Amino acid sequence: MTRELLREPGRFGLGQLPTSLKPVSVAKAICGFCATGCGLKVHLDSQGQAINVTPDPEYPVNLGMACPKGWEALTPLWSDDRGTTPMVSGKAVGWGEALGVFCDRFKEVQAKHGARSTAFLSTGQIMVEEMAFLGSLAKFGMGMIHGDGNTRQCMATAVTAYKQSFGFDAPPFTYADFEESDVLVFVGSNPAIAHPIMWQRVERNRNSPEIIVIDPRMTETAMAGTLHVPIAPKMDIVLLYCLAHEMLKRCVVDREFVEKSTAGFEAFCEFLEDYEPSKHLLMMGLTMEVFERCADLIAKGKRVSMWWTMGVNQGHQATRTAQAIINLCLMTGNIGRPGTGPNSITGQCNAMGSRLFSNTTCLLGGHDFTKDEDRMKVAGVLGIPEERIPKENSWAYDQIIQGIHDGKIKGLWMIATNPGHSWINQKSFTDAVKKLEFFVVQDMYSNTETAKLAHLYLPAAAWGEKDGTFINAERRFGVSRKVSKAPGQALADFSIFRLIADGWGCGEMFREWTSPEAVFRLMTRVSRGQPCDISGIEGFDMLEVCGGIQWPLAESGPKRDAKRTERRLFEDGRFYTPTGKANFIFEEPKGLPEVPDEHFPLLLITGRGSSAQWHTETRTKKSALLRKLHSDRLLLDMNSEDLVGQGLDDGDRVRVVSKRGEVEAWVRETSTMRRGQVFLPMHDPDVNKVTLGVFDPESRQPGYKACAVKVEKVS
Ligand SMILES: Nc1nc2c(c(=O)[nH]1)N[C@H]1C(S)=C(S)[C@@H](COP(=O)(O)OP(=O)(O)OC[C@H]3O[C@@H](n4cnc5c(=O)[nH]c(N)nc54)[C@H](O)[C@@H]3O)O[C@H]1N2
Ligand SMILES: Nc1nc2c(c(=O)[nH]1)N[C@H]1C(S)=C(S)[C@@H](COP(=O)(O)OP(=O)(O)OC[C@H]3O[C@@H](n4cnc5c(=O)[nH]c(N)nc54)[C@H](O)[C@@H]3O)O[C@H]1N2
Ligand code: SF4
Ligand SMILES: [Mo]
Repeated sequence: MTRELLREPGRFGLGQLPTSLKPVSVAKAICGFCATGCGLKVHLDSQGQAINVTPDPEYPVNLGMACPKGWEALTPLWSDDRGTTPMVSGKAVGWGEALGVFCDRFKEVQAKHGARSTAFLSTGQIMVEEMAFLGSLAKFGMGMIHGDGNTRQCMATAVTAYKQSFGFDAPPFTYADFEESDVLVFVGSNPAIAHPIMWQRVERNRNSPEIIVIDPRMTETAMAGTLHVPIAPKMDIVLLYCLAHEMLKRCVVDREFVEKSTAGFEAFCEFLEDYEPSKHLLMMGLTMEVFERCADLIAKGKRVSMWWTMGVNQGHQATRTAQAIINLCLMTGNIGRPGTGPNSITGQCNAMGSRLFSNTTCLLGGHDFTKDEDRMKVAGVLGIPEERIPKENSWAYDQIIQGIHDGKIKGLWMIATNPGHSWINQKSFTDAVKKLEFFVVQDMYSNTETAKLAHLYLPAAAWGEKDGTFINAERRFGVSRKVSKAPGQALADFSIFRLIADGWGCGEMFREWTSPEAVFRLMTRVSRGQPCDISGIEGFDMLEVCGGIQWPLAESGPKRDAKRTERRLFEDGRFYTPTGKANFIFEEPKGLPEVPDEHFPLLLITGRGSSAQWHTETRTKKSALLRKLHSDRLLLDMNSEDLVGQGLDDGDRVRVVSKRGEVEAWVRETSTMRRGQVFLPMHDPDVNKVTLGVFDPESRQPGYKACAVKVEKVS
């Protein structure tokens, strides 16, 4: 009997299991899909192998709940298309040969074009310790300067916005805030689909809260909320300035907080003079009633929390939009108290780990590559020569791809991300790869769109097949344990990095990096004195006993209180800027980069389609159960007026065409879309053939959410 059969829903009750497959013990894990970071109990057989998963009722995040992906977390591990051996140009080889090829080819490229010609692209989906190892090995060991992660696609805007406004990348909230607010505002965020257990936490709120959902689409979250604000795409920034104008007019400013804890408010007030709401209604696509209702609720709320996700982060003026949310919370004093905060929700299970410990956009532990004292400190803790640490910041993801086009990057190492499907204006990525002299992909599957393009493929163990920590959206470190054996010769990313360090000849530099827990302890030391100080966390066992721990937890001082299950930032009204004050930052709104016209008359929005599908679907499509929870066709959502206007019927097969490419889909007539706008879920490999490569200038995050298309019937 295969494990897959065993786990078919309703097939066997526990009492009927053959003795060999009865669970005899339990291990704890943190779900490896989204940033909610649910605690799971993995039931093990007598060999210590996973049989099944149930949500952990004691974990403070999910309180015994899980979404379909969590329940099905084991199935993707057992699919028969896992990568089981390294491969050179599609031919299976042993690890010895693969490591030889890896080191020889990268060294060859570096010898020919310099170390700057090699780069890596990492992820938000491997463990903190693995990220730290990868970033350190590549930069300190192999001499790379450029390395970024798929978190650029996802969280770069929030990172930049927080850094500029608060002085550090510091999402202030804790999930209890979902339950303690009396007004929750979701901006470009669809947690009912994308973070289902966060949404369950909202549903537990006992204050009968008002729930405002700002989204061009009437999403599942908007339907469950109390006010839907159907903002015109990318006009949130105008709406947020108008709301700030209105707060001023209604005198709901928290003067004491503004005075004591912020800088730049006067200039902001002056700037807001132009944001008389009635002047901007047309541009925002809103009626005065909806605007006023939204303003009323925010003005009257005692504990207002504002939550944002990709509808904000992915845009051509995303950082300023995120800061417009931050400004609104600062001026109304909705920060540092229960149920408040300008709260960015992270996406991937370890996006927060990537933000702080991947050595890409910042030096390990939120340090700065460009600061002498930071490099000296990190070098001291790691026991490496300071010269090994680059003095400059890396190029961003899109700049690395441009660098390939320009012939500056010749060797690329890609770990746990699949941009052959997910990168914006996908062709710009696939064309670039063809120009590389050496391209390595390290993934749990050898058949992803990206792995198929690799010269060298390295088979990785997945979540559940290795130990390590993730940091969830509320800054909580949680431990996830090995509960299943990796297939064939697949190895934990951590072990791959270890082998490469030795093969490259820099193993000595990483002599202390013997296990994930050893690296975790190193990182606690690196973090000392930073806002994300975790020097008070002794090790994995402590994390497990405490139900995860939110940063900061310093070794000593007032924050030392490991038993506190909820930890919120800025309770003392002090921020991480040199003055201790938070900054008001603002800028004139800019129009859409690609406006629909007579040739491409519709605006395409993309995002998450269902709670059962994960990104490029390498994992979720392996589960028969998850596949049953969404349409097997790519559906294009369109409202009935556009349907008539385009001469289409519900269910028609169509081509969605932009200036860059096309994708086939089936039309679904729906009242959730406004006129002139259509929606495609991102999970189909062709959707990014259509998207427009625009980037927020501050964060360099791609603006996946808006481009002009036309729809043609396939006859
Ligand atoms: N099931 C599932 N869950 C996931 C993921 C997954 O792939 N599948 N991915 C995870 C990851 S990495 C991430 S980053 C998160 C993403 O989580 P979300 O950001 O919540 O999901 P999206 O659907 O990408 O975008 C959210 C909403 O933004 C809206 N939007 C588009 N343009 C605009 C705009 O201009 N203004 C406003 N206000 N709204 C706009 C869209 O209509 C959409 O409803 O989900 C995480 N959770
Ligand atoms: N059109 C459109 N495109 C988008 C978005 C959108 O809203 N619209 N959203 C963007 C966002 S927010 C994100 S985060 C990206 C996500 O884009 P990707 O990062 O490309 O998506 P995933 O499918 O999660 O890719 C993860 C890869 O890692 C592999 N993997 C999983 N676990 C492990 C492991 O432990 N080790 C190794 N080595 N490999 C592993 C998986 O098999 C998979 O191939 O997509 C972006 N693309
Ligand atoms: S909500 Fe996110 S973390 Fe929780 S079970 Fe679902 S995918 Fe996993
Ligand atoms: Mo993401």
